[in-house]
Amino acid sequence: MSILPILEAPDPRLKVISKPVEAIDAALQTLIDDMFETMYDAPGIGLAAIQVGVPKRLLVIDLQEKDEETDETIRIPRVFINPEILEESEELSFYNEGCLSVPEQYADVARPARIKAKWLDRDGREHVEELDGLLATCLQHEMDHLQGILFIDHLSKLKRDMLLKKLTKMRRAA
Ligand code: GNR
Ligand code: NI
Repeated sequence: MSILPILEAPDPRLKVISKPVEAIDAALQTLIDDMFETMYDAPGIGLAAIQVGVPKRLLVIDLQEKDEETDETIRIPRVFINPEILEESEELSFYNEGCLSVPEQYADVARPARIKAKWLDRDGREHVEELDGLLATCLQHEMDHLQGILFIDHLSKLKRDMLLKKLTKMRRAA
């Protein structure tokens, strides 16, 4: 397993539109394992393949929520291959989003609160499920990456440029 470097804005590779996965083979399984290791190390709750420079319609999510009673982190690793959104609610949900490709910058983004999605898991099994809450938000954020879209693209140009400027400033200071 290896931790892969994560591309950061304004890297043009983040704007590339990812292509459907054609085969779920050993090489893809290795990429999936490396993506989980990279995501847990970052740490983050989701990662799209394009964020590690691979333009395939593949993403991983683990919300890593805490058990209220034991304080232990509950890991539910989820793999989404060739995901599609079939239905979305009119009701929106706001979440203060962040992105490993736009480090340490956060902004509220409105997205459909509930979605019905279809995808393949790491064994190639098809899932059709209705999702809500943070999982729905995160899947939409990750699926945006597959289209070359970052959460800052949902903001006004003024707000987006401000966050990108803060990012440049932060890098200079580091
Ligand atoms: O770690 C992440 N947190 C997060 C918070 C709110 C909405 C979406 C996310 S995804 C992000 C990791 C990431 O950049 N995935 O592409
Ligand atoms: Ni992201």
